[in-house]
Amino acid sequence: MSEAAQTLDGWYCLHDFRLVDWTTWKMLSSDERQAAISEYMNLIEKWTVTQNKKEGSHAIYSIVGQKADFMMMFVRPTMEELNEIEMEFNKTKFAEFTIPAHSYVSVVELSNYLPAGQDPYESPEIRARLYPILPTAKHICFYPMDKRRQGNDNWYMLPMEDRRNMMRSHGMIGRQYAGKVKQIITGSVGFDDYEWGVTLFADDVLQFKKLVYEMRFDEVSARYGEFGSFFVGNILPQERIEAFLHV
Ligand code: 76R
Repeated sequence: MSEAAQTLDGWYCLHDFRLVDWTTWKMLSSDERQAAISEYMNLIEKWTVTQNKKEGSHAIYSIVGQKADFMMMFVRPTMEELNEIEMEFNKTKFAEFTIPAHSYVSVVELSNYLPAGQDPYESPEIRARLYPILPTAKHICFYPMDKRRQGNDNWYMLPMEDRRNMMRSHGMIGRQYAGKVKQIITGSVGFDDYEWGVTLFADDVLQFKKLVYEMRFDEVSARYGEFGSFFVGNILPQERIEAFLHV
């Protein structure tokens, strides 16, 4: 029997993608729109207070292409909090003018393919990765992925040592992008349709393409990677939300 990788699990994570129903949004009076925007901004302020207390984090990005208009990413200590956030947003006026486009539920994950030392949950570096304050990079890229389980290419049948060697090679490629791309791997086995969510942050959007392309040639992605839909977007800082929603 194959040995399962042990995981370190951090904050729970929700990626919430929405379209805006611009047609009905435009039908509101500007006073009604302004009230809806203020209510939404108050909610964002509440999330910022949580983030300042280091009890979670959030990121808001506009999405390029027709899959969604914007995304909100949340990390929180419990699944219940993610649920509360989603319900609270859904009950706002602004949410009436959004259409759910996609969502992803997962938990921040580190695996033991690379040695972590003793009681990793006590290590400050590891804690910073398990309970991350999300970067404010200019761009985000999100996609879900699986490791293949097909014929001779079954990741889950491989001995631990083979998987560890391949993950080492994967990590080496990743490390060349240190300072250019920050990745957050979230595990979603049992939570959502794929096994992992990959969330990348960068100030230079082209680095996503370069990194993902380079990894395609690496065995762990070339032979075992299976991918879902890709989303790419630009940061929407609090002070630009109003302009984003201006019609
Ligand atoms: O956590 C670590 O930094 C240690 C090394 C490492 C692990 C264990 C690592 C490094 N990753 C790990 C695990 Mn990764 N990663 C992806 C993708 O598009 C593709 O082909 C794959 C999507 C990218 C772009 C990426 C980037 N990684 C994982 C896992 C879990 C696998 C498992 O448990 O079986 C997945 C699904 C995954 C996918 N990875 C890095 C990066 C980058 C940039 C690094 C270097 C991080 C750094 O050292 O700064």
